Amino acid sequence: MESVLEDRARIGVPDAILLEDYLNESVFIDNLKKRYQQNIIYTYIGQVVISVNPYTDLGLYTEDCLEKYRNVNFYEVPPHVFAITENAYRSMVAETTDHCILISGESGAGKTEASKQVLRFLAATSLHRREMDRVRDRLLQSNPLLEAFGNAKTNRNDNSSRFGKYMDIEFNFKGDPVGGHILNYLLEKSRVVHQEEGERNFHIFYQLLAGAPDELLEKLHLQRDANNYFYLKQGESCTVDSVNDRADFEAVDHALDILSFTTEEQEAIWDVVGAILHLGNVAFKADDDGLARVKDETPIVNCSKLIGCDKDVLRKALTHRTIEARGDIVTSPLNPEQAVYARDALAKSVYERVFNWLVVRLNHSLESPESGRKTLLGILDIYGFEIFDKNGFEQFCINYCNEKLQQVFIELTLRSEQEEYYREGIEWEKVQYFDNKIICDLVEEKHKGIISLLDEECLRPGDATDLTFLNKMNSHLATHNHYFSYETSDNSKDEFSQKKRPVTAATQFKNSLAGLMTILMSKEPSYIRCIKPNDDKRSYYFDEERVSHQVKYLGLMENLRVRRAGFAYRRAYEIFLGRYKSVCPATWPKYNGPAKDGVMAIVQHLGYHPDDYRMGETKLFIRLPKTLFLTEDAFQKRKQELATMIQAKWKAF
Ligand code: AOV
Ligand code: MG
Repeated sequence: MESVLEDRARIGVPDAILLEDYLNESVFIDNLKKRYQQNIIYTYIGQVVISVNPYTDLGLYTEDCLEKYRNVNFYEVPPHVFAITENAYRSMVAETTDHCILISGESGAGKTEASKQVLRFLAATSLHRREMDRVRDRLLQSNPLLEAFGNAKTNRNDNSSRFGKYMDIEFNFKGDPVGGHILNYLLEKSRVVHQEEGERNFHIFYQLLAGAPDELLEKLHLQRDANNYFYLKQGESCTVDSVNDRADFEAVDHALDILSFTTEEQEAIWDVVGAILHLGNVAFKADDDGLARVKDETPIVNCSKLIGCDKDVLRKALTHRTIEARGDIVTSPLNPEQAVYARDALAKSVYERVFNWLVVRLNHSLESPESGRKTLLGILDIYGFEIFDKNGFEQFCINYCNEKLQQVFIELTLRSEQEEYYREGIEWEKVQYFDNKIICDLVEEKHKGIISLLDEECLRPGDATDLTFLNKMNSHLATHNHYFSYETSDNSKDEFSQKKRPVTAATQFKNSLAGLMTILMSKEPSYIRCIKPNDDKRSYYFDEERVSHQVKYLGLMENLRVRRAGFAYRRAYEIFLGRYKSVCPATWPKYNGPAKDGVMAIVQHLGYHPDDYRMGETKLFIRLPKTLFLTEDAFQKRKQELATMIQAKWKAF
């Protein structure tokens, strides 16, 4: 017990539920900090893992470590993402239920790294290692490929996910991984044509230039230096210290092979990536009538070669607008500004299509050859919450997505807690918490929410502009507590240009999120809540204020309170009895009765106060950790006694 107390002073408690002063946020944060300073980045709130980004390799994911977490009980090992994964996996196999692991946290907090470790743990889960190698390799190789095309350096994260990803791993009845399926959500395609200072385009462009063999670059008419390409250099940071584009290109190349992309498919990918770079270099000037003329033919020629289209057709497409009016096709010339807009729209849409095609193709590679019922374990890794000086339509979607995920967390953690008390016949006292449903409604509510107002403006014939949309929001939402007016210029150009389309990008995104929510709600969730310790990507630096902010908006104190309001610890009777039977004469050395009665005997023998525990249908509920400590203490003392007794017997013998 003494050593337990010493440990607590030095490395804090592994589960925040064990904190005496659990209402106090600074005690909670202090515990995280203590652990962080000892290189312990994981802490639980019950079954929720909190992870604080160490920004350095702490050797937490070695093969040895991976093995240590296999086939063990959740509470027998220190907190880890492997522990929660093993836990989810085991109940999935035992109960044949679908599970999901939801990873949240702001940009740079460590979601993607966590998701990779979860996938690694699961992919290597197999009783029949060898025959599963192929599946494992493919599952793992999907990561470098999608990251190359969907991640980029931002000012918050050198490897920021610019798309949302939900991946199901499929298991057969034996518990072997047999396949997978990926759903992707809204790629931030504006990045293809524009990057803020200090940011980059998607990794793949830089990887291709840095890593492709000379012959390939020649074939694509590309030069090695990324600074030659307008689409790559706007952020003025073509190279990143923490990123090795050359090595990453090799990794992508390898992944394409493992995932059995054909040579033709691979060539087609590089052609399109190269074509986009040439397209970005197409510049326009105004002729005497103010109409767009291409400045230099070379990029047009190169681009058209790579996409297999006539250069004259491409030139005309970029400098003219074609619309269909009452059955007639009308072509009219564009001015230079409009031509740039057309060029960028083409680049974005081509890139988005390549990305979507990659996901389709990947899913084909991950398809399970086995028929028969499969259980699923899903991993959700989205783009984290972010605020920039200027936030576009895509930031709006990213942050809305994060609000939806928080909503799932609130609903399911509270609901599952309540359900357990109900199932076990335990009285339950409700805890107040901030329900962000009000924020989600502000965005998505029918007829009243921001997306509905946007749709109305987009689809309204006539004079809808950014400004009319802003005025509309201001007048409809002025009284909403969580609405602040903001600038709309440039933000939603994409949407306004699509007046004729029945479904806007925003509504599409809303619908796809609704679909995701349905998927998540149908599964047993586990949570990894990632925290970013500072804004400088710095290792060994824990900025309490930054952490406090995240603890607040992630609702961690409320989570802890809910968990504690009822009963901090619960144990199935069999498990409790198995561990503590030696402390009570009625259950030691032999006990054959029902587990519940045995536990009752132990509890009475130890003199639990009636307020400190409840006997549920299948579990013992303990209100405060100190009761559990007391029990553990008695157990350790008893163990010591038994050991001494045995020694004495041996001596006598
Ligand atoms: P994110 O996924 O949460 O951000 P990442 O998982 O990409 O954040 O983490 C950002 C960086 O932090 C990584 O590139 C690593 O350098 C470092 N890092 C994160 N977790 C760990 C860890 N467990 N151990 C060591 N280093 C780590 V975003 O995708 O931007 O929302 O959109
Ligand atoms: Mg990420």
